[in-house]
Order: sequence, then C-alpha cells, then structure tokens
Amino acid sequence: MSNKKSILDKIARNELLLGVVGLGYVGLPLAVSFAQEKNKVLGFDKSEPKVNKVNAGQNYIGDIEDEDLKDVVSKGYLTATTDFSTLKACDAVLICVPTPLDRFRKPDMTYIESACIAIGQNLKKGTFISLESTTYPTTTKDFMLPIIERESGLKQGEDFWLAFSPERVDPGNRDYKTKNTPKVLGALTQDGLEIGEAIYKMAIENVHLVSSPRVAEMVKILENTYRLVNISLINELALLAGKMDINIWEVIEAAKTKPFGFQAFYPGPGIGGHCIPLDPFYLEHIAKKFDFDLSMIHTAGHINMRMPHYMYIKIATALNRHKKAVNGSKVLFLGVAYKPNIDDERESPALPIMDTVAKKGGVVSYHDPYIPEITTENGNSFKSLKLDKETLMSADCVVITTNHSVFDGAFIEEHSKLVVDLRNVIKEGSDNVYKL
Ligand code: SAJ
Repeated sequence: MSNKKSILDKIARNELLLGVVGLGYVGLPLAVSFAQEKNKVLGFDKSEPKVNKVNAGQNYIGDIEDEDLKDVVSKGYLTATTDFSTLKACDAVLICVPTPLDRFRKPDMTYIESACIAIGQNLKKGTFISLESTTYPTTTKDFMLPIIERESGLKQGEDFWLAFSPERVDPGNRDYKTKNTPKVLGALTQDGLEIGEAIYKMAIENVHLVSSPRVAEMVKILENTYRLVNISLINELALLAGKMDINIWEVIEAAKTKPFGFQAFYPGPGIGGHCIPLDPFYLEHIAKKFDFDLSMIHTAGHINMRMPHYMYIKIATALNRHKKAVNGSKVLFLGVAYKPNIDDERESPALPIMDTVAKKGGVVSYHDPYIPEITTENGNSFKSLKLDKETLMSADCVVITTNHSVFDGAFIEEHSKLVVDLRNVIKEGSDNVYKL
C-alpha cells in the first residue's frame, strides 16, 4: 500500500496519531480541537511545566475552556511530552513554535530550525508535516525542507509531505475559535495538499487550498501587515488630529457610516502582541533578498515604535496643565495587557510608557484585572493594585492604556483628579480628561 493511501485510510478510520509541536496560544488550542474530534494527539513542548500541566488537565491558555482540556486529557485523546523522539510514532506533525524578532529586529528562525531538526531525526516514512507559525514567504521550501531531508535522509513528496498552513488565532476572540476559523493550506505536492486537507478537515470546518506554501505564507503576512499599516496610519492621524483639536474618535465613528470601502481601526498607545508588531518585519526581511524595499512596513514600524514616547509627552503635558511635574507625581496605569480582555502583556505599549514615567521620576503603579504582576523591560516590577476610589484618588494622573470591558469610564472619571484616556473608555470627558 502506498504511503498516501495508508495515511488517508488512517484519517478515514480516525486512527491518525497527530503530533503538535509547541503548546502555546496556537498549539494547545489546535491540539485540543483535534482531540475533541476523538483524534489521538501527542503534544510536544520543551517546557516540562507546560507538559506537566497539560497531562494534569490544568489549562493555561485563556482561549481554551478548562473543562475541554480536562475532558480530552482524561479520555486519553491528548497527552503531552518533552520527549521529541516519540515524534517517530506520529503520522502527522503540526509545528506551532514562536517566530520572534532578534535584538536587531531580524527574523529569529531558531525555533523553526530546532523543530525541523527534531522532526527530521525522528521522521518515519509517510508523515505529513505542516508549519503553522507566521514566517516569511519561501520558509517552507527553502528553509525547512533542506533541514528535514538532511536530518531524515528521506525525500519530500515520496517519503513525507511538507505544507504551510498559517495559524489564525485571535486571542480573546469569543466568536472565532480553531474550528470555525477558515484555514489556508498550501503544500509542496498535490498529494500533500490532499492529505493536509483531509487532516485539517478532521477539526476545522473550512479549509481553503492554495497553489503553494509560498502563497499561504504570503496570505498570513498580508493579513498581519494590513493590520500593522492601518493601525499605524490611524495612530499617526490621531497625533495630527490632537494638534488640530479634532476628536479622532468622532472622525472614525463618522467614517464608519460609509457602508463600503472603509474598515475602522482605532488609535492607541502603540501596537502590542507577538504578531502584528513583529510579523511584517519577516516580510521586510525577505523583500530585501529580492532587492525590494517595503517602505510602508518600515514607516508603519517607525510610527508604532514612537507611539509610547508620544504618549509619555501627553501624560507630561496633562500633568503640566495641572501645575504638576512628572517627577514626584503618582501615575496609575489602567490596563497593561496588549489588548482588551486578555492576560498577555507581550510587546504591550503600556510597559515602555511606564518605564519612561518611572525614569523621569514618576511614581508608577498599575491595575489590570487579568495580570497580577509584571516586570518591564527596564526591570521595574509591579503588582496590580485593587481598583477602587482610594486607588484612583491617590493618583495625580490616571492613564488608561488598555480598554478592558470591565473598566467603568464614568467611575474612573468621577474618582480621578486627572485622566489621560488613550483608549476612548471615557466617552464624554470633562476638563480633567485628556484623550488621545
Ligand atoms: N490595535 C489598535 N487598534 C486597532 C486594532 C488593534 O491599537 O484598531 C492594537 C491592539 O491593542 C494590540 C495590537 O494592535 O495591541 C494587535 O491587535 P490585534 O487585534 O491584531 O491582536 P492580536 O495580535 O492578538 O491578533 C492578531 C489577530 N487579530 C485579528 O484578526 C483581529 C490576527 O491578525 C492574527 O490571527 C493574530 O494576530 C496572529 O496570531 O497573527
């Protein structure tokens, strides 16, 4: 029996053993989704604490229901391990590892590289491999394929199939989860595409096929670059509107009345998260290899990186109007998560603003209902304060940096001497409220 027929039969009989490498905000929800369809899933992660939590049914990802993880683990559909040699038992492997930038803001491919080496060294014939991590176009064919063939001595297309299918996790999104978010898939061979489609359709309703991994890689980078450029645009326009005494929030609401050709993006203190502010620089990197200068991404990145500084100026200006210097003033930040209603502060713009205020002598504190403690890039550690009248009144300036749904704008305004609202939480501000 051919490798292709063998794996398709296993899929048809629900006997596929699926490996998921990387049990983070992408990998663990994906593993649970497949396990909920009664597929055996083996989760791989280098972190022993994560592996132990999964095997104990202890959820650590906000987008997963605790009971869902407990259920698939207790029924034996999902188990986790740090032993990458057991990859050799897997019929299919989905790679969900980080793709950060290094300190020179260049793609850090070390996570993908080590995953490919581990998979290559433990690859059995007839295995389907798909990268889910956001990366630059050509990664699958030009970066991953040589490593896997070198380490395994096997041949893509004959002994294994290689594909790219970008993750589309939107942390905190209650409407779109793994199962009902369409999945794009591109494979190096037609057989790989057919096998990949059959695998993904075991847990995902809609799989959209494209002609190559390179197209699929570009799809994802387009999605995130589109957000970076548009959010940076509205941030820059917000800075101009502020100088012109124009309420940018009113402008956006009015522009939204246009029933076509306009999607609203909202200004903020900067662009956080581990995707939007970083992924587009993967595209900028590969464009240079094709002697092409992606000026839009470069400019958008520059605007975004400057936003925290402009926000500090806004805070200092507001204090100044109340005859206060930053130095010695108590500044309370509301919300340090990088976006509303989640517990993740990675790349959050709130942190550099807090560092700058502290560096200028401000006495910094914060409240975030989702994040009990943080340490900033400058090594400043804080614990989240209780949000009550006393906490608000004791601050010389309250800065709203994340618009968590639980924040009550009227309550904040009523009990604060001065508010700098960077997220339009307070809709009708009075004289003591300064808005972005
Ligand atoms: N932001 C604004 N103004 C906006 C929208 C967002 O300032 O109008 C800020 C947010 O506060 C946040 C950052 O930009 O700091 C990123 O926001 P995001 O909504 O793009 O959130 P992410 O990075 O968690 O999720 C995105 C996904 N978001 C959506 O589709 C809505 C999606 O682009 C990707 O699936 C995901 O990143 C990813 O993993 O690539």
